[in-house]
Parts: sequence; C-alpha cells; structure tokens
Amino acid sequence: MRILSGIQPTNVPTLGNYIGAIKNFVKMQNENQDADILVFVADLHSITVPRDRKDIKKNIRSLAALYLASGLDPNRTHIFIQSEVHEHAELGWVLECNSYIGEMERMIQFKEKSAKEGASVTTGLLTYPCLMAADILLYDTNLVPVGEDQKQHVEITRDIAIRFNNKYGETFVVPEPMIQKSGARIMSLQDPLKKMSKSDPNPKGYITLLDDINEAKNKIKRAVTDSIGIVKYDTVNQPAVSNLMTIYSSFTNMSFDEIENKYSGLGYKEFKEDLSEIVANELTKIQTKYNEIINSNELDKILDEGRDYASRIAYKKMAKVYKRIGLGRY
Ligand code: ATP
Ligand code: LTN
Repeated sequence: MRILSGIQPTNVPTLGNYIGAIKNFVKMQNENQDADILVFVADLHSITVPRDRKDIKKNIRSLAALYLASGLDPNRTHIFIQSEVHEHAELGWVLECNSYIGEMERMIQFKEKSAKEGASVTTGLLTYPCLMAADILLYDTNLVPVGEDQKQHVEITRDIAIRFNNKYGETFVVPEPMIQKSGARIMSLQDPLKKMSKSDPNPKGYITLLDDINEAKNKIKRAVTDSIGIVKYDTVNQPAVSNLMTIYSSFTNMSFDEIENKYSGLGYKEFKEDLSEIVANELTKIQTKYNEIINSNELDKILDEGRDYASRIAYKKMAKVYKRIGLGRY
C-alpha cells in the first residue's frame, strides 16, 4: 500500500494544518509498518498566487524541517520537494488535456480563492487540481491523508484517473481520501465559522507551529467564545468552544465527554488556561526539534534521498503514460 500527501509552503503551517494533516501523516506512518509513504513540499502549488522569492525559499526548507520535527521518520517516510521531481509538472500537463474547464471551475477552493484575487486570477489557480492529481497518480497512491477542504480535489483526481484508464487502458491506481473524524476542519480562533488558514490576513485567527510560545498562549486566551459560559461540545450553538475542544481533544486524546466532565461547573477561563498550556507544550516540543534540524546537513541528505526515491517511481510511470498516449518514441 502506498500513502502520499503534501502541503504548500505558503507561510508556516498552522495548528489546523498540524491537526488536520501533519499529525495524521505521523499516525499513518506509525500504524502502517508495511506501507510505503511519501510526503512532499508542494512548492509548485504555492505559486498559483504571487509570492516573494525569499519567502518561498525559506518556507520550503522550513516545512521539510517541520515534517521531521513533528515526528515523520526519514527511515520510514520519503520526504521530498515537488519541483525537484520534474514528472509532476509533466503529468500535470497531460492531465490538463484530459480534464474539462467546467469541472475545474466547480472546485470550491477555486471559487473562494479566485473571488479573493479579483482580476488577476492565474491560469494555474484554475488548473491546480490537475497538478494535484498528477502528484497523487504518479505514485500509484492508494491513500491520501488530507483535511476536509481537500476532499473535493481527491475526488476529482479519482474521476480523472478513471477517465484516463477507460480511454487509454489501465494506467493509474484510483486513490481514496483519508480524512479524520475529528480535527479535519479546525476553525479560526477569531471566527468559528471560518476555516483556520495560514493566509488569513488576521494572525490572531491562527497559531503557527513556529509562533512565539507566549504569543500562542495569548491567542488561545483571547480566542472568541460565547456568552453561554459552559464547556460543551455543540457545534451549532457553541461553535467557538467546540473548536477549542477539538484542539484540546486532539492533543490530549480525551473525548469530548471527558473534557465536558473535567470543566463542569468551571467557566471558560480555566479551560482556556489549560488549553494554552497544552498547546504551548506541544509547540515547545516541535520547536526544539525544529531548531536542531533546520540548519543541519542531515536535512539536505534526507531531501536528496527523497527526491531520488520519488524520481525512480515517477520516471517509470511517466514513460508508461507517454507510451499509452503515443507520445515520443516509447
Ligand atoms: P492557504 O491558506 O495557504 O491556502 P491552508 O492553511 O489552507 O493554506 P494548505 O496548504 O492548503 O493549507 O493545506 C495543507 C493541509 O492541511 C491539507 O491537507 C488541508 O486539508 C489541511 N488543512 C488546511 N487547513 C486546515 C484546517 N483549518 N483544519 C484542518 N486541516 C486543514
Ligand atoms: N492541494 C493541497 C496540497 C497538495 C496535496 C497534493 C495534498 C498538493 N498536492 C497531493 C495531497 C496530495 C493543499 O493542501 N492545498
């Protein structure tokens, strides 16, 4: 079985990315000893909107180090940078020629992001799901661990794979998304109806894995709640507290019932104090490891190994794709 996922190196990953995606990669790594696992830095994806060169460079290395600091083990998981395996872009093009503008325009993320960009929507923002499909299909991926917002992109990947197989003969494995029951959609700390996002213009809405520890604690303490005053998991009437409980539960493995019992009769203050300590402990652990890794040669060795491993698989698949279509001299 093969498991694959990636994250865009836009800004530093948030608690949402950590709980919805990275923690899940680590869990799958530790629970599936026989699986072949690839996790990459989706740098080609990060240029669908304009980015500063220096930021891209810094974020790529930083994301790779955060994967390791979060518990990905280079002896178990191959970590690489997407643009260093050129077949991603090549297969992306082929899949663009096997998908339709109408289906790309229906993607929720395209609708949301293009609305934000106004007049300067790039073609890449529209065709992005074809590149994501290429990332997945190049490696005969069975399972794709992602947060809730990426489900639609894995579904379109399935559609494209089935369509290609029907047209050219069995070429791609049809993948399944792997989305956790709890924590797949962490909400903003300032607006519980909005997804926590690393590109939110208001930094109080999110905590990144590299935030200053005191600042992170303050963001929890100042997170919006409601006037009901009871720690209760009720996403309809108490979405903000429920979101904080999801973060609490994800870091402590306590159930919502257990958390409700622990804080029964107490207000939000105690709950938030405890949660801010829990988050601070988790961030401190990650940041300590991150600081050991970020400037090491070890990181480059790991990324070289990951690139070489991924390239060997991607090269073969690409030759098969060209052969099926009739391109080149295969
Ligand atoms: P951006 O704001 O730059 O679009 P993002 O914060 O939405 O970024 P992505 O790089 O698109 O992050 O996502 C990386 C992974 O994290 C994906 O698997 C995505 O589903 C997951 N993810 C993103 N935001 C959340 C969230 N708020 N809760 C849970 N999972 C999330
Ligand atoms: N589009 C994803 C990142 C991503 C990805 C992938 C995830 C790019 N390629 C392949 C899983 C599999 C996002 O989070 N924005």
